[in-house]
Amino acid sequence: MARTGTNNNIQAKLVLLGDMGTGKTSIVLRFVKGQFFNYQESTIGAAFFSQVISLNEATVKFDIWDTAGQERYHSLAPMYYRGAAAAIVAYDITSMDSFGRAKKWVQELQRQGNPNLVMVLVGNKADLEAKRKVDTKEGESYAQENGLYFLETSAKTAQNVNELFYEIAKRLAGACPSQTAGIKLQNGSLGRGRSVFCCSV
Ligand SMILES: Nc1nc2c(ncn2[C@@H]2O[C@H](COP(=O)(O)OP(=O)(O)OP(=O)(O)O)[C@@H](O)[C@H]2O)c(=O)[nH]1
Ligand SMILES: [Mg+2]
Repeated sequence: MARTGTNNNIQAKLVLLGDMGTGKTSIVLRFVKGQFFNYQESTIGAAFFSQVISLNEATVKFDIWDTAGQERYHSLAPMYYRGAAAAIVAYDITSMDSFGRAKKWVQELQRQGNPNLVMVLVGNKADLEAKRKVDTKEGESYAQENGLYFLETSAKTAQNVNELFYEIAKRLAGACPSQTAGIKLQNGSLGRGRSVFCCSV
């Protein structure tokens, strides 16, 4: 499959899942727009964003689906994670319930998702150390047992938010052109070049 060394352009579908209020939208807004709102509105259905990251070896364009965490939207989730190359499963470090919910999402993705999915477990609101209910070690060891990458972030202070997306981009660039769903490899500039699909979407 065509792969042009240092000039690869990759387009990748990324989905965020997790309980309501864990900060999924806030993480995306921090990454895409550099913004944070103390009173972020709860997402209805899902929201779409896109952002490009340039690495030495590749340019990665993320098509980001920020899903709604409210239980009534649960049945919509497969529409957003189907065909995704990467998933961020978020919990709130101040809520053990949200950690439990994150584990459920991981299980659902493992059962129904793509075996090559790049999955990251994210403990958000790391700035609220005084209210912490989920130890870093708990998140870390669950991630390790399940082969996930793990990070604690704060959308509020921006801690580890860019790192999160860079790490995913690096993993996707390394994985392509193996059989990874949700990744599109393009020749030339993003959006203009002839599309070369390195994998099924
Ligand atoms: N202190 C702190 N608050 C945060 C952080 N991230 C998000 N919040 C707050 O938590 C609340 C919920 O954030 P959202 O980004 O809307 O959460 P969500 O996961 O998108 O929620 P749903 O759309 O309902 O699924 C908002 O009031 C945010 O301001 C963070 O890192 N630290
Ligand atoms: Mg939201």
